[in-house]
Amino acid sequence: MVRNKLLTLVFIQEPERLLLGLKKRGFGAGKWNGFGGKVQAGETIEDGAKRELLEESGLRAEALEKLGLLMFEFVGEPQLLEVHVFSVKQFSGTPVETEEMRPQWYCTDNIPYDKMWLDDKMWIPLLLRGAKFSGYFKFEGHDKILYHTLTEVDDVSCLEAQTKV
Ligand code: 6OG
Repeated sequence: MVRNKLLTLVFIQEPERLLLGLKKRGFGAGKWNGFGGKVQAGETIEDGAKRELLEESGLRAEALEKLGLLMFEFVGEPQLLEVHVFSVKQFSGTPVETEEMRPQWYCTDNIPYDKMWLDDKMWIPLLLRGAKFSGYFKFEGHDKILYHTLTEVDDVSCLEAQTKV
């Protein structure tokens, strides 16, 4: 059995705006996204989320709220991406450009969905209203979704990653 690739994705939220980063290299380069990456051996998912946020944006999360669990399948890739999505409303520091990301605040009614992953326009509206969600997206290449599910949930902490649909 192939293990899921465990990833984090953190969105810094203020009442009317959302901090996004332009990914400068690697997977999803050229797209605006939250901050995150691989969970390392020996760290919790929350610790991995905080570490990646600090490394990619210069911001320190004071509190993380788990909002979503997203699974991504890419046709031809045996490994599923298991992405744990967090919201951060209390943080310290000032966003800085790093080797990996260029941060920029966006008004919540002006999110650049056409320059983001295709799935984002489906679940970011849920994140913006504080809803919790679980989803599965099957991609063919990076620009086509063949199939998806997306459900609002009451309690994301007891969600198990979906490994099949
Ligand atoms: P590195 O491989 O650079 O981490 N990620 C996605 N984010 C969105 N919004 N949509 C997707 O749809 C994504 N697939 C992966 C998880 C990759 C980062 O990209 C996120 C990680 O934060 C396919 O370490």
